[in-house]
Parts: sequence; structure tokens; C-alpha cells
Amino acid sequence: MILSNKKIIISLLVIIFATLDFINPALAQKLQIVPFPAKISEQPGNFEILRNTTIFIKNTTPEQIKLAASITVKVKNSSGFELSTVTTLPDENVISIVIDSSQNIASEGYQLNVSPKSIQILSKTSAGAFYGIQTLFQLLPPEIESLTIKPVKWLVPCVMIKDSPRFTWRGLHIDVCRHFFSVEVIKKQLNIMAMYKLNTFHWHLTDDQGWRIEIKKYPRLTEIGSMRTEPDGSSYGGFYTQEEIKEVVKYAQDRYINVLPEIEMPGHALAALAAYPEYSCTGGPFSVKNIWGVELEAFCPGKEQTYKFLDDIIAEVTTLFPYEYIHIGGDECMKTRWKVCPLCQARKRKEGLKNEKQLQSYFIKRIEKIVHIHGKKLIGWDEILEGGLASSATVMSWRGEKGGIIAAKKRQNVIMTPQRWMYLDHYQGTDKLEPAALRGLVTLEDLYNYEPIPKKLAPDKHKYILGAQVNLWAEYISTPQHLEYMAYPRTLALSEVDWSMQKSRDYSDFMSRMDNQFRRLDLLGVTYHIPIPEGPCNLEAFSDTLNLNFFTSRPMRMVYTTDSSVPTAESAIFGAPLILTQSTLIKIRTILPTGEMSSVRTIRAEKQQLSPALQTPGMPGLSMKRSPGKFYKMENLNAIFSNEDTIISNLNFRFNYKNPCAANISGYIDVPQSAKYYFTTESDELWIDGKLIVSNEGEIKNHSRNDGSIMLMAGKHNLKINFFNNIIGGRPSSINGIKLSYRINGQDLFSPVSAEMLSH
Ligand code: TNX
Repeated sequence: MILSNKKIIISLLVIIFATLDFINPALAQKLQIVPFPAKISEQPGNFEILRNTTIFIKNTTPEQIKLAASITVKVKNSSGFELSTVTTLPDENVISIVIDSSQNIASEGYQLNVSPKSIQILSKTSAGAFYGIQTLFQLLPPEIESLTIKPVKWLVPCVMIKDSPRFTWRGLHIDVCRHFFSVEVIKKQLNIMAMYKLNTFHWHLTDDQGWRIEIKKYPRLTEIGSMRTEPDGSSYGGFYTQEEIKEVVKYAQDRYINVLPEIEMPGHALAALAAYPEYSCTGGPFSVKNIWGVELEAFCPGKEQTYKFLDDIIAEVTTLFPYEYIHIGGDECMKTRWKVCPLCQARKRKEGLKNEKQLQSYFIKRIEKIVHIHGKKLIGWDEILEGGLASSATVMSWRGEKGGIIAAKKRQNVIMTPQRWMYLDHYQGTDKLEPAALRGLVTLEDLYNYEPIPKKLAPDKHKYILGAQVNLWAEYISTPQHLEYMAYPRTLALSEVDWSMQKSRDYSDFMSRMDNQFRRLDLLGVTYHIPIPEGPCNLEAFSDTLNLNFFTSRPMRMVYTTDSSVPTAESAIFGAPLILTQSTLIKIRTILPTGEMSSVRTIRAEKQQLSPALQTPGMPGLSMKRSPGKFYKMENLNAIFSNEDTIISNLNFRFNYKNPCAANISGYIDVPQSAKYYFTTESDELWIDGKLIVSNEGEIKNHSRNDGSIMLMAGKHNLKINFFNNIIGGRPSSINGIKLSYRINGQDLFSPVSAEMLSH
């Protein structure tokens, strides 16, 4: 009896405590903070920032002056108010920053108390104060991010917030090798990281496709390694001077962001080896790679000079980056050359290594020693576990969570970055419509719901998981706008994965706080992803009526027109499926509550008769004519073909990307029933009965896009395919090949067009 009374009292206390101090969904609605703070309670009233509000700091240390300035600069830009900074605490109308190392507050934590009279930010460290200031900005109207003066009232709702991060590692990785991004672009991302309390920028500086950091001792690394000749003959490249690197590091430090440099070894090193082939097994010569993938060449672990070379590089890198860690890559190293290299084999014998995985482990352990001599700690991708893990290495688990679990069980630190959830180069909507991406699908919701601590991991090992990181690999990302399209809003979801308490994470609540964030990102000119209306393909054939239904990967309003005009906020709202009886051109796009809109989709709905079947005997297979050369445009295609025909029996014909050509493939396709047929292909063009059904001209051929449809009578129809064996955007079209698949209206899945359906 007594026990159950006790239980009741405890439950009551828990409820009272929860309502007093913890998240209240109604409040979350109002206070649209991302990442959501640990504890928050709302009080009545507001504090208003006025022209004569002051900023109080206790001491005029450079750190405190900088913190105060971070407020005054933003306030000045957006309100025009020039707030003064004082060191004597006024009674009211003040924003005070108090950093007190004796406070019982987590090291990156802060308390933010807003009353009608004053705002107080209390922390143990200046990082904590910085995060308190970020939260203060989020309590202000989004216009605080404006660079021009906005006529709004600068009200801050009264709250008490006690906040600190769940994880110490909150990372964003950017690959600047596959495509290069300027210092300005990097700084903009650092600004956004800071707004969302991320603290680690992982800078992927070297790879097969480019070496991007100046190393004074080895100038050819950038002279040769930073430039590549693209498949179309143009040059591409760029690198950061040591001065620029220092500038970025300083910029990041001012925002409490650590910069983790990554120097890839022993694989993904072709750009370095193009400059210094003597550190490979075969001696080269090599050129900087211009297509994506994994290379055969690697640093030679058999040669002693290799270690000297890398030691020198690490020595210079160390002087540029104050962060305690250095990332040495370690991923996807092919062992092909090592297996036949006399020096590698001699090394194996001398060191008693059983296989090439152990040779890799030997290499990593030697590099770890070098890293330690330079006073740094080593991080590597999870392949560094193979053949035995270096004793104090930190592991970035990317091929799932397994590597991370193994390392944590060995009591080694781990950063979780499994590609299924953490890869920003994956699609965020259908691969039929989104710009070409690497592979996979990582929706905002997938990323948001990622839990960095694996269920399988024993509680005493949880502390080895330092946090989670998103990775932006840039094979298919060539512009800053596209970088931001892939990075945001997903990186905001990561900020909550890493910062917020697990029990407070709720996707729909997060979404309810996002509109406010989108307004901030708009003011900063961030070109984040807005879902595209999905459903129909670009060419929808029909004979009587057509029902068109649209949806978005996150529920959103769509606006459309049927008069060829570009949809605006005033256009018709898509509510129910469109029922068409006439040929119509539909333009549709998604619109956010803020008014921002997605790209426009154009759908041609075309009323057709069933196209009649042809009576032709025909021989098996299709006829193919080829013309050698690099082709990118259809307009250059006429009259260039030899008269020689090759007969291909099916559509699995393989081209070799080293022999570029245009191919014109023609014949007949025999369809089983009279119906509407959808077609999908990675070829450049598909024509049926003289109609252009699919055009992928000029696009990266990674996934079939631009599907089309046509009404066909059962039987044979003219078929023509144009295929350019070329390389666009670093992707040889030969990887995909001709490929043609069809789907009868009503079927869910596409099936490959079989050899039996083809004749000529
Ligand atoms: C694998 S993730 C790689 C990168 C690619 C990436 C594409 C990792 C350690 N290595 O070289 O860019 O896949 O998603």
C-alpha cells in the first residue's frame, strides 16, 4: 500500500516536472528552434531589442568581444540599430553574456533567460555562450538573418532554456575533390553550420580526381594534381593556398567549428600519384582521373620513401589545422598492384604479414605513428579495421554501422556516418525527377530518424559513439546551388540528431519548426531542396480521359496551370486528381508556406488514337549504325553514320567508353496487347512510330529519367534509339548501356524489352 502511494507521488512529481521543465508540444509550435533545446519553459511577455539596448560582457577578452560583436553585427544588418557593448551591468534593456567557469553547466551548454527587462546568456565556456546566442537569434523573427534593414519589431519571447548537446561530434563533410568549391562557398556553409550548432567541418581535400591543398614541399601536388582534363577536353580544377586554408580555419574557429582535414591514403590517391608517380608500385605515368569510381593505383606500402613523402605532407597539414585530429582516409583501397609488387611482397615477408589486408593495416599503423609524432590523433574510414585496427584510431563507420560497433566494442571512438542515412549524395525524392545523384534514397525523415547509438551496443560502450556526421560526396554536385540543394534541409535534421535529446525527437514536430527555418535560409540565399511534384511522367498519352494525380516526398501544397504559364502563388491549387479529356500542357510546382517554390515540371498530356501495328515479316534483332567520335548533341547526328550495319540481338550491347561514338539503333518492337505503354531508357532518345517518347539529351545517364508513354495497338511498331557513347558529368553512358524497359498502364513495375520483342 505504502509502496503504491509512493509510486503515485513519484508519477505526479514526474508529470509536474515534465510540464514545468520539459518540452511542451504547443510551445514547440511557437518556439521554432532547431535543434530543439534540452529544457525549455515559457514565461509571459517579451523582451524587445531597441535602438538603445546594450550588450553586457564581463571582461573585454577577445573572445567576449567577438561574442558581443556577433550579436551587434546581425542586429545592425537587419534593424539598423547600433547596439553598444558595456562592461557595467545596466538594470534593464540589456543582453548580458556571462561566462563563468565555476558554473555547473556542460562545456558546450548554456542557459538563456529572457525576461521583459533583460536577456541573460550564462555558460561555462565561450562555445556555450555562442550556442546560447544562436538560440537567441532563433527566438527573434527570421528577419534577423537579413542583410538589409527590415521594419519588424525585434521581440524575443520570455523563456528559460537550459541546453547542452547530446553528442560532442556534430559533423558535416564536404568533398571538394570531385568538384571544387571556393572559399566563399565553404564559408557560407560554415555560417549555416554555426546557426544549427554543428561543430565539425570535415574537409575532404584529396582524392583521385583532384588534390586541393597547397603543400610547399611538393608543389607538383597542386601544379599537376589539382587540374584534370575532362572527357570533353576542357580543363577543370582548383585548390586552396595555405593562406586560404588558414583563413577558413580561422573563420570556422570564430564559429566554434573544428576543421578536420582529410588526406586520402593509401587508395583514392591518383591525383597525388599523377604528380609523384614514384610513390606508386608501378611508377606510372598517371593522369588525374576524370570519371568517378575506385582506382587500381595506390601508394606503395613496400617503399620506404612513401612514408617519408606522407610524413612531410602530414607535417605541413599539421601546421595549418589546429584541430587535434587528422583524417587519413583509408577507404576503398584496391590491393591489385600490391599483390604483384616485389617491394610490397618483400615488405609482407619481412613483417610477417599474411595478406594484403594486413599490409594495409601495417601501412595505417605506420601512418598512425607519424600522425602521433606530429601531435595529432588519427581518424579513418571503417576499412582501417581490416587486418587489425591501429590501437588508438577513431573510426568513421560509413559502410553501415558494423565497423562502428566493432570499434566501440574495442573501446575506440566512433563517428557514425552510415550511408543509408547519412549520405547527402543520395536522392531525396524519386530518381525519375530529381537531378542525377549517386544512388539510394535518404529522405529528410530517414535522416531525421537516424539514431547514432546502435541498439546492439552495450550501454557501457555508448560513450565511444562521439556523434553522427553527414557526408556530401560531390561526384554529381558541380555547383554551389546544387551543393546546397543536397545539403539542406537534411543537414538541419542532422543537427537535431546530434544535439537534441533522444526523447524529444519527433519528425512531425521538427517539420512544424521548419517553416521558420526556411525563411531564415531564404534570407541567406540558401538553395535548399523543395520536393518536386511526383506521379505522372513528362509525356502522358491517353485516348479517352486521363486521370493525373500528384504527390510530394514530404506533404506539400502544389500549384499548377494549364495555359502554359509558369505557376505562381496565385495559380490553382492542386487538390484532387486532374481529369482531362483534351490534350493539355500542365505546369506544376510545389509551394512552401513561405512562398518559395520548387522547380517547374511540365507534363504533356496527349490525346492519341492507338498507333496502328505494322505488317512486316522482319528478322530477329535490331540494326545498329555507328559513327566514331565524341557526341553530345542530337543536332550533330545527321549524315555521319557509316552504311555498315551491325545486328544486335538484344539491348544488352556493351559499349566501351574508350571508343566514343554515336549509335543509331533501329527496327521494330512487338507489343503484346493494345494499351498505353510507358517507356524508360538511359539512351539519349527513344522514338516509336516516328514520335519522340524519351529525350535524355545532355543529361548525366545515371538513372532513367524523362519517361514517356504512347498508345499502341498490339503488334509491331517502328523503333529507333539514339545512343551517345559519351561521358557527361564524369559518368560514362556505357556503364548503363542502351537499356529499354516498358510498362503497360496499370502495371507497377517496368520490364526490360526482351530479344523476342525485337526485329528489323
Ligand atoms: C564511397 S564513403 C566513397 C567515396 C565516394 C562515395 C560516394 C567513402 C569513404 N568512400 O569515395 O565518393 O562512396 O557515395
